[in-house]
Amino acid sequence: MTKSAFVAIVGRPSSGKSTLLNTLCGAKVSIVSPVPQTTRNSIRGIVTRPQGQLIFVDTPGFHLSDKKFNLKLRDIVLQSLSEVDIILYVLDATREQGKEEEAIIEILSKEANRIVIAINKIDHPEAKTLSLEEFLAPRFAGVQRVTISALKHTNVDALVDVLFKLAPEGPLWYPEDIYTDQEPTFRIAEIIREKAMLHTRDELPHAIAVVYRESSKRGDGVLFARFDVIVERDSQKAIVIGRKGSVIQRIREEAEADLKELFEYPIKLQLQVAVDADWRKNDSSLSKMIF
Ligand SMILES: Nc1nc2c(ncn2[C@@H]2O[C@H](COP(=O)(O)OP(=O)(O)OP(=O)(O)O)[C@@H](O)[C@H]2O)c(=O)[nH]1
Ligand SMILES: [Mg+2]
Repeated sequence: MTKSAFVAIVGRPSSGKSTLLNTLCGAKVSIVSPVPQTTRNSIRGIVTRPQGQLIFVDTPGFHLSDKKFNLKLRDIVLQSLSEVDIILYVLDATREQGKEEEAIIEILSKEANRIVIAINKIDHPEAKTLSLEEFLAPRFAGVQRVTISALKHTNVDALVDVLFKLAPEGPLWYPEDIYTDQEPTFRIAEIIREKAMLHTRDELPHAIAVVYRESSKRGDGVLFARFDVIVERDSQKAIVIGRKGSVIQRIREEAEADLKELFEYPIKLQLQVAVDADWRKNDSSLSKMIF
């Protein structure tokens, strides 16, 4: 009999949840950037091993803020917790624990029997692994902790073994060769957003959203796909386009290079930069981008 479990990956923004999911799955399933609040949806990645199957659900970073956008992201985290067998709580060993960590711990304190803790970024010279262990020990007595580097793949297999020990018996929910169930258009939009976030600074990465418009497959198998890169102001539009279109061109080229690795057919992107003022405060715009 195989084992199978749904596992929510939760933790503060930038703790390395999406990096961990990608390392687990061996491919870019969820986008990653140095900017907090990169992930905006719950994103599934599937790991199949001889023991069975773990279906990971990457979630947005848990962030304390009353803005509509952040509340929506927090709802996604809480919803995910209610839908899984196991909670994988990821902490960043390089950061001080603050109010946000305490708020997550308060939510998780009722879930001790289905939590596994991953202390991440132990490769980093500023990692304070021991003091984080001391912080966690009294708060999560009896909960298994694994120190990892999601980036360098350290101890990730040990973490998978711990999760399988906790997993109930169950069937393989997905075919063995499937590592994500995301719609191709969503996945492409996310990769474009990752590149756009990496090429902009300050507050701009947070103002960016990417929306699918249309696509068609040519006779020779090439997929032409059109997306809008949404920003909130005209001034931001000018930055994302760049001098003579240089920035948007780089975003497109880097996204196409990643897509080459991920899809079996060639993909050609057409990107247009559009302004949707305050999309983060607007219910109908938000619901197109976060679900
Ligand atoms: N040194 C080091 N950096 C890491 C590690 N894991 C993640 N990072 C870096 O931490 C930053 C944030 O990583 P993400 O995977 O996007 O973090 P996240 O928790 O998904 O962030 P949100 O989606 O914003 O909540 C990126 O710059 C990663 O390269 C690690 O094990 N070691
Ligand atoms: Mg993420």
